[in-house]
This record gives sequence, structure tokens and C-alpha cells, in this order.
Amino acid sequence: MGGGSEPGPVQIVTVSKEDHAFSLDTDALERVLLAPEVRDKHVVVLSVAGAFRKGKSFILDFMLRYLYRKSEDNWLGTEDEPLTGFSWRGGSEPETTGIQLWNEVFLVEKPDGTEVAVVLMDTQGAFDTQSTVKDCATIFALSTMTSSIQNLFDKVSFTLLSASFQLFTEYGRLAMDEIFLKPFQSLMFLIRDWSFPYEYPYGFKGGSDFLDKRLQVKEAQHEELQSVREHIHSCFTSISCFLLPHPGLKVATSPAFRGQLSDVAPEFKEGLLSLIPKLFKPDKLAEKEISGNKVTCRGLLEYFKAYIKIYQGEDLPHPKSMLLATAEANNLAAVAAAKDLYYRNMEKICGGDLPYVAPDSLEEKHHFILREALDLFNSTKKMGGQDFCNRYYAQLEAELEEMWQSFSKHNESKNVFSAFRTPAVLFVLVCFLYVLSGLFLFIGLAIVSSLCDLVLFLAMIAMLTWAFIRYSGKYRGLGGAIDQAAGVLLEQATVVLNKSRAPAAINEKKSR
Ligand SMILES: Nc1nc2c(ncn2[C@@H]2O[C@H](COP(=O)(O)OP(=O)(O)OP(=O)(O)O)[C@@H](O)[C@H]2O)c(=O)[nH]1
Ligand SMILES: [Mg+2]
Repeated sequence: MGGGSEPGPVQIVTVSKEDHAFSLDTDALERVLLAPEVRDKHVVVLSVAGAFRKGKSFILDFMLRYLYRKSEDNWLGTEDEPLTGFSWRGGSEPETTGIQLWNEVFLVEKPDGTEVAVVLMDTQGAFDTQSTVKDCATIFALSTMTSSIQNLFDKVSFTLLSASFQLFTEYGRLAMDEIFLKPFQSLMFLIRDWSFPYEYPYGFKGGSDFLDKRLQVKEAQHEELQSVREHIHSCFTSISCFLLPHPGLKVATSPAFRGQLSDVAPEFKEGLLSLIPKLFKPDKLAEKEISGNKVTCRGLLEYFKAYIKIYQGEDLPHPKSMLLATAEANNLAAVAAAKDLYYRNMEKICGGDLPYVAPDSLEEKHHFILREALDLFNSTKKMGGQDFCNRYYAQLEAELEEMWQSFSKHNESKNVFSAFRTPAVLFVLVCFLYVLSGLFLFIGLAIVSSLCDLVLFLAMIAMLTWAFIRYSGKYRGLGGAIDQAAGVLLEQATVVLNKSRAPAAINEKKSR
């Protein structure tokens, strides 16, 4: 499990009361999704959406209980335990605003042994008095586009959601031109306070019969209703329905109710015991897929960023802009994954405290890992066509080059010799000048000798200054200049030395 320090809900999308603008808290989202143990895992996002004041946060808190205590027999809790988690309460005023995530991501092992990351999402209730239709549609669309299991907690109010579904289908149709898949995974209608168990019994079976009946397209229906029903089928890979009994009058009406099970109707508890474990059955957990790719937590971050952008405008977005945002996000996700692969592998070779690596060998490894990272990008399925992807390929190349430069510089700085190059050069210079000055004095050239002394004095000052700068970390520009001067001096000296040695070597060869 990852995420922040204290388990709790985090607000990731906020809706401003004044201008109804949406904003994403990227930092908060990163803290949840980029936690090291989850960021590369495929993600399952379970969201609950629907009308306000219906008990969405309430049921999510039972789901949380299950995820925390599923190994215990009595995961539903004790009789007098208050229900905590996402904030819920009675009353007629809306409680949840925008979109919230639970900051702990749950790792669940699938039957094939892979671990998936389960994220829970709570959303603002629709149709309250303060929100506009656009607010509701946006929250619904954002949660549907970023989740893999969307729970609609409501009576089946198809008509009200028709605008969103129409948008989704159009988007789905455009996306399907590129990839033949339905755009979203699982949609579940959670029907609360079901009062006709004698017609359709509680649970999934009754729910599925009821849904079949409701989703039937009949001749006599209004055209719009017909098309919504068809849309739902073309958008989601799986559609199911659960009929939940009434939780009892204390739950529905008592202001003193804190979630204690003693006040919850037994049928409702049975309903929860049958619903929740099935919802989280490892083989049933639908991982989030976009354009045929399973999305990781890291990828999901990119999708959030892209999707919030298209919902910041005045109107509901156009299907084309949704498609473009998706294409952009899946390219960015591929870039992020490739960069991470490069960074992690290079870090293993020359990162942090690891010792200095010979530059040649480091460069060889860099080329190998670079190839791997670029291949990863190329092999990821992406939308938007080749030209579009090429742009991101170029961006990736540039960013990897930058990372390489910084790795290589960091490696260089670990070389003990390069760290002491400047004082060594200055020290040799001082010794050389000292001998030279003595020599000149000896042969009577006192002026040249004093000149040598002067330069010697300057070199010593430079050495002391350098040491002070290194120690204090101040005046780093001056330190850089001294380093540079020493570098030039060393270079010149090497050139001169090489030149004087080269003729000797040639002479040697000739004499053989
Ligand atoms: N009738 C009925 N009431 C419920 C049910 N589940 C929870 N409640 C009650 O509904 C009230 C609202 O619960 P919340 O979980 O805050 O509802 P919500 O849908 O999250 O509300 P918003 O966040 O405002 O959209 C609480 O008093 C719960 O006790 C249910 O299945 N049926
Ligand atoms: Mg709520």
C-alpha cells in the first residue's frame, strides 16, 4: 500500500463555486499515483457516481473496510463501530465536492500472479441545487474516463445521463477507427432501496434481469431513449446491475446515526456481504484500459492531466478533442515510462553513491539502455498516427539526452583526480615557479626572478581562494573561473609536453 502518511481522502479535482471552473491538484494526485510501490502497476479505478445524497460515500466506506480487512472473517465490522473513510453524513445538503481519491492504493494479486493497484474514487453528487448541468456532466465524464469500474449509484436515470453517453459513444466511435475496442470497461448500476424483491430479487441476478428489461429497445420508445440504450452497450465492455435493499429507517433518517451496524437492516448487511467481495474478486477486477493498453498508475496521471484540460472550457468538449487529449496522454504516458526505465537502469550503474565508472564503459551502457527505452516507447500502442507519435519520440530523445548529460557529469564529479585537479595544477605551478625564480636569481636575472615570485604569489592566492570557495560554497562563479584557468594551463602544458616528446619518439624510431 502506498500514498500519503495518514490514510484518508484527498481532493484531486475541485469545482469553484463562483465560475464553475474545474482544477486538478496535480501534486496531490502525484503523491497517490507515483508512490514507488504502485506507480508501475496496472491500475483498477473504482468510482462511484450518481445523484447527490444517495449514500455513495457511505457504501465506499464499506468497500474500504473490505479492502483493509478482507482477511478477517468479520470484515463488515462490529455492531457499534462508527463508519469512517470518505466523509459522509445525513441531511439534505450535499457533502462530497469535486473528485476525491483514497490516498492509499491497494495491491491485489490476480489469479495469474500479477499485482494490480486498486484506487477508490468518490465523486460529487449530481443534480444538487448549486451545480450546473455542465458541472454534473463533467464530473460524470471525468470519473468515467479515468475509472475502470464505474458504479452508478442511482435509480436508472438514463435520460439525465444521455448527454454524457452520447459524447462517449461519439468518442468511442472515433477511437474505434484506430483501435477496435470499446472505450470503457465496466459499468455497474447499484440500485439502492429496492422495494420490489418479489418481482426482481435483491442481488446481481435480479439486477441483471431488471437491467435487461430496462435496456430493451422498444419500438414505442422515444428515439432519444432508444439511442441512449444503444450507446451504453457500445461504450462499456461489461454492464451489470445490483439491487440493494433498504438499509433501514435509522440509516435513512436518524441524525444520530454514525454508521454502527446495530442500526443497519440485516438485509442490507447481507447485500453488502454479497456485493462487495464480488466487486473486488481478483479475477473480476477490470484494469483500466485506454486504446487497448493497460494503464499504470503513472499513466493514469497523464490521462487526468489531459482530460481536465478539455473540460476547462465553456462547453462540454467535442468528441474530437477528447480523442486528441487521449492520444496526447497515451503518448506522454509512453514517454514517462521510457524515461523512467532509462533513469532506473542508469541509476543502478552510476547513480547516487555508487563509485566512479570509466567514461567509455558508461557510454556503452548508456547506448544500450537508451536503445531499450526508445524501443519501449516504440512498442507501446499509441493513438494519433505516426506523425503525432514522432513528435513525442523527438521529445523523448531530447529528454533522454539531457538525462545522459547529467548522469555523465555526475559520474565525472566522482573522479577523485578531477576533484583535485585545480589544486594539483596550482601546486605544481607554485613549485615550478619557485625553482625557476631561484634559478634566475642564481644567474643574476633578479627582475625576472621577482616576476616569477609575483606569479607564484598570485598562484598561491588563487589556491587559497579556491580552497575557501570549495569549503564555504560561496562565490562559485570565481571558483569556476579558477577551475577553468587551471584546466587551460593543464591543457597547454600537456600539448607542450606531447610536442617535446613526439620528436624524441620519432628520433628513437629512426635510430632503431
Ligand atoms: N435510503 C438510503 N439511505 C442511505 C443509503 N446508504 C446511505 N444512506 C444514507 O444517506 C445519507 C447520505 O449519505 P452519503 O454517503 O453522504 O451520500 P452521498 O451520495 O455521498 O452524498 P453527496 O456526497 O452529498 O453526493 C446518509 O444519511 C446515509 O445514512 C441507502 O442505501 N438508502
Ligand atoms: Mg458523498
